[in-house]
Amino acid sequence: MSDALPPRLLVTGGAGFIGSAFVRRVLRRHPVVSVTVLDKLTYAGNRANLVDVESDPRFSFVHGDIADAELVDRLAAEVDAIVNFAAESHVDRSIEEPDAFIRTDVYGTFVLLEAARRHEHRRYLQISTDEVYGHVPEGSSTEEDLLKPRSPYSASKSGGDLLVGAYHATYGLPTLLTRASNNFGPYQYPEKVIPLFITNAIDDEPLPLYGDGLQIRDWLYVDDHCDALEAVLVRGEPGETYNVGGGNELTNLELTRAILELLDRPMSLVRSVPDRAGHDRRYSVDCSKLHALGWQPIVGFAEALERTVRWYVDHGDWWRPLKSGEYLDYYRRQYGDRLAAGSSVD
Ligand code: NAD
Ligand code: TDX
Repeated sequence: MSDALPPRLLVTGGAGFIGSAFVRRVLRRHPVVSVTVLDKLTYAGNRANLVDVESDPRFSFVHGDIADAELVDRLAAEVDAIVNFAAESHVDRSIEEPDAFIRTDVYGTFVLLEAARRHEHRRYLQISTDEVYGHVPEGSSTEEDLLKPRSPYSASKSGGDLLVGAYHATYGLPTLLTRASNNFGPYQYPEKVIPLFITNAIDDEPLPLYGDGLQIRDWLYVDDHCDALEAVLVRGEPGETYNVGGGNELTNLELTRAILELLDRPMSLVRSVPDRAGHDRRYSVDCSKLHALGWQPIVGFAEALERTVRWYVDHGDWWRPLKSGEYLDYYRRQYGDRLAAGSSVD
């Protein structure tokens, strides 16, 4: 087991929400580590997320697709490890249009694994999700549980996970796989529930709560997730999978109330709208394996949510430009009829 991060990292999807937090954090904390980001800059990718590190000589950015085998091979030749965040990541978009999910989350993962194998990398870290376990009515999923994905997003992530396992078993690639719960924090694209509800509430727009709002998610602050990824990269056992959970299980209704309280906005902004198709009621992960590596979340939920709300209040310059063009088309498709059919919540 090594005791430091591999010195040259290829971070794919590093212009997205979690990937950019990881890149900012690694460059700040590890003076000898260099990072190349490969990102396709889909609607969710944003160079502005990396503005803090743009001038760092240890940082470089390549605009491209993880499914482009020639490009990936060239970049993989220059690094010691790949950390793969690149994915189509929004469940609602996967229901509307699954194609890109299969191409990036399954085929793209395959391309990266092939390159890591060819160049005999020291580590390959795949960032995955608790959604691969499917709906968990009670108890918590362990890393040995069967995968039972129920959305095109979680099915495509499961496909990627299975390839990672196969590359370790078949070729001995020193893979690591993490499955995190719902992340939140600064720089999250405002289609996911927390930034969507915060930014809508700031503008006194309705908050579209799916179904009865009693679905449960376990919220993980993005910096705590990034800490976990570092712990796994440094101390994880090759071939192993690690669940990462925040330990903050809340119903969506409870979460919505907390956001509105922080912003001093009324519950009358909430609209109960027709539910997401195949909506998983609950996810929950058992993280004892990761705790044994010495990781625990540090930032308490109330403080993390307050920080996040404050960040969006202070950074309209970041999110207002995103809520235009393609976003508005998506918003109308996703929410137009739903909001019209919605009702108020007491
Ligand atoms: P995100 O949608 O904010 O960012 C994804 C990034 O990947 C974007 O920068 C996008 O441009 C890039 N990308 C997409 N397709 C690409 C391709 N073909 N080639 C290169 N780059 C491409 O996602 P996120 O929320 O930061 O999630 C990052 C990873 O973590 C994903 O793999 C996701 O499945 C996983 N994850 C997310 C959460 C969460 O709550 N957000 C929880 C657990 C796991
Ligand atoms: O408008 C909404 N109304 C609503 O009630 C949206 C966008 C969501 N919701 C509900 C659905 C979920 O129960 O809020 C909950 C969270 O929804 P999302 O933010 O879309 O996240 P989720 O579907 O749980 O998936 C997230 O966590 C796991 C990330 O998007 C995934 O990338 C990650 O793998």
